[in-house]
Formats: sequence, C-alpha cells, structure tokens
Amino acid sequence: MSKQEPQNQGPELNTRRTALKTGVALGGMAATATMPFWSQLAMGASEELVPFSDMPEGYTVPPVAPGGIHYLDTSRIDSFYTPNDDFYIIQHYNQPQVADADFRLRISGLINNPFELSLADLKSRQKFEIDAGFECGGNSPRLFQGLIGNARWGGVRLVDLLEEAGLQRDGVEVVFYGADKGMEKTRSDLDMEVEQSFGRSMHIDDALNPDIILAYEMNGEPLPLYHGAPLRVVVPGWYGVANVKWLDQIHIQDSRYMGRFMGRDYVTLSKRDIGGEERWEERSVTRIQLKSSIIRVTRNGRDHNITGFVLNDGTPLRSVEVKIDNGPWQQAEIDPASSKYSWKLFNYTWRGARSGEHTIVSRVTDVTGQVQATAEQMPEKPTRWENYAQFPRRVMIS
Ligand SMILES: Nc1nc2c(c(=O)[nH]1)N[C@H]1C(S)=C(S)[C@@H](COP(=O)(O)O)O[C@H]1N2
Ligand SMILES: [Mo]
Repeated sequence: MSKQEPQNQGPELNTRRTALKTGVALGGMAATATMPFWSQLAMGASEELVPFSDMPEGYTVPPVAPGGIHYLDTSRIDSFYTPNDDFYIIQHYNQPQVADADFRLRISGLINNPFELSLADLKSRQKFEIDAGFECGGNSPRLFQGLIGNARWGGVRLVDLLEEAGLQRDGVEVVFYGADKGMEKTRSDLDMEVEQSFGRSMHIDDALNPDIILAYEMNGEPLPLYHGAPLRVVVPGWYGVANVKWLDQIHIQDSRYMGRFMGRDYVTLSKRDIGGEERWEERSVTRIQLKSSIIRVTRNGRDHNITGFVLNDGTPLRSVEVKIDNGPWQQAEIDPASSKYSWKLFNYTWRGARSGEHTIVSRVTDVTGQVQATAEQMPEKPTRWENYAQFPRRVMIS
C-alpha cells in the first residue's frame, strides 16, 4: 500500500477529516503537512522501524491477561486511537464482573433527589462523545512511557446527572466509588485492616466541568471489562487515576474524601515555593502535567521520521520541538486530528541523519509559555508520580 493511501478505515478516518476541516485549537499552530498526518503514522511499505539503543533488543510487552496490568510498546504506536485491546491497563484491586442487567449507579449524599440508574437508563439518555488521552500518574521512562492511551469515550455527561440530583449548598466534594475492593490498613498505628472500595474524589467545581463523562463506550464499542465495564468516569485532562472504573456510586459530601488514592497513594511529595516559603508539599495527583516524549523512529528512504506524543491538561500548545544531539531545537508538526484533551502525536522529519548513535529529545511549550522541563530542571520530587521531564532517547542510525 502506498504511503499516500489511507491505511485506517472506519470512523477514525471520518473524525480525522472532520478535525482537519474544522481546524483544531492548537494555539495558532498551523499544520504544514503536505500529506495527511495519519498516513505518516501508519507505516508505509518502504518504511522501517529504527531500533532505539536505549531499549533492550527484541523489547516486547507481555500479552493482556485477566487481572493483570498491561502497557504498550510505544515504539509500535501507529494510530490516533489506541485499539481497545492494547490500551494500557492498571488496577489496584480486582476486576469485578457485573452483569449489565444487574448494574446500578447510585447517586447519594447532599442532593435533593437521590436516585439509581440502570445501564439501560443511562443509555437512553443523550450520548456525548469525547476524545481523551491519558497516562497513569506513574508512567515514566522505565516502561518507555507505555502506561498511556488515547480513545474516543461515549457516555453521559456527569454535570447533567449532578444537576438532576439537585446539589445542596453544603456539598463540596464529589466522590466516585468503583465496585472493586481491597483490604487497607489506613494508619500504621492501627492494628487492623478494613475493606474499602477504590475511590477518588474532586471538588464540586471541578466535577461540574461539562467535559467529564460517565463512559459506557470506548472507541465505539461497549466499555471492555478491563477498562471498567459497564461504566467508568473519564475526566479529560487528568491523570488516569481520576478515571474510576467499574463505577457504581457517586456521593456528594461536605468534607474532603481522604481514601488511599487521594490521601496516601498517588500523592506527589515535592519541594515547592509556597508563597515565598520553600516547603515540602504533598498533593494528590490530578491534572496531567505538560509532557512530551519521542516514541518511534522510522526510516523512509534517506529520511527519518521521529514520532512522539504530547499530553497535558487541555491547555492549548504553542510548539513541540525536537533536538538532535547538540543541534538546535526544530519545530515538529502536530497531528491535525488532535483535539483539546486527546493526546497530540507529533512528527519531525529528520533529513540527512548520519550513521552512528544519536541522542534525540522533544520538548513541548504551551500558550502560557510553560516549557517542558529537563530532568535537571524538575522540582525535587522523591515520589514516583508525575514524571513529566524531557526524555532523551538513543537511536542507532545504520
Ligand atoms: N475502580 C478502579 N478504577 C481505577 C483504578 C482502580 O484500581 N480501580 N485504577 C486507576 C488508575 S491508577 C489508572 S492509571 C486508570 C487506568 O485505566 P485503564 O486501565 O483503563 O487504562 O484507572 C484508574 N481507575
Ligand atoms: Mo495509575
């Protein structure tokens, strides 16, 4: 198949065309491609993968298994939407199986009209779709950034349900509970474990963001078990941990929720300037920090294509740049299919690469002028969450 021809069929093509036509808010950055970007992503027949020398030879990822975690071989990413059977999988307890017919979502707490919804009730409401990419808050160079994915999510808007529930004035916190449970020792001085559900929360002002959906579809298919069937939260622009899977209850309360995944785990410890005072601060992992990374290099005749991704909280971007060895930063081109909360794949055509080993790195800048930090510029941060530093890669050009 020639490189000019579409290699993806189906809905992706349409969305991409639509995105191209309507234009995408990327902070004024114009796509200058002479050919559609997606055709650069799906490798052409004349194109071959160039091995990274920082990746062990023959690097492969284990197959998806029940109860297990999964990550991507990021050097093989070749589509805007991550296929459902390759999207990364993380859970901290079990993967509960609930028959669709038995499923109920309960909305409770400081609301005037508590109610329950079946899956059929949810599906009978207006469906809303959004493209959102996210990574695990623990994603890092260790797995070559493999805890990542981008999908089109379909479901109902959270804000509609909250409005119908009739929020009372003293509600400040919205808690999302999954059906999966585990034993937790909540304090080191308490000689006791209690059973808790996976839970995450957010301030009510954040929860009223109309882009948040309760998704029962992923890339046009019913939400798969491993991704939280039949219903999960998708909070676009937030790290994966916010996207509670196997959602079965939403509770509105007047105090902070301090469960493990808000109060102890997925908490970043960092040294920060707190109003002029340098302090060690602990903060729940919430919005995705501005990040880019190179994931793939291919050779196409004499040229090389360097591909990578950007993730952030939805703030429009100003630029993505690539640097080769000690050369200047060069503009990369962003996939015009990108939207506010999707991942943004980028491509840089590297001409005249000399044989030998090279170091290549990317950095992203948003419209507020924030520039992705190097590892040296990162705040002191002993916890492993929120690893958004520039990630230099090594490639061997033959
Ligand atoms: N119920 C439930 N939801 C959960 C989790 C979990 O353990 N239980 N893990 C969270 C974390 S840490 C991540 S990174 C994402 C991963 O979503 P995915 O498996 O669909 O990629 O789910 C989040 N939602
Ligand atoms: Mo995660």
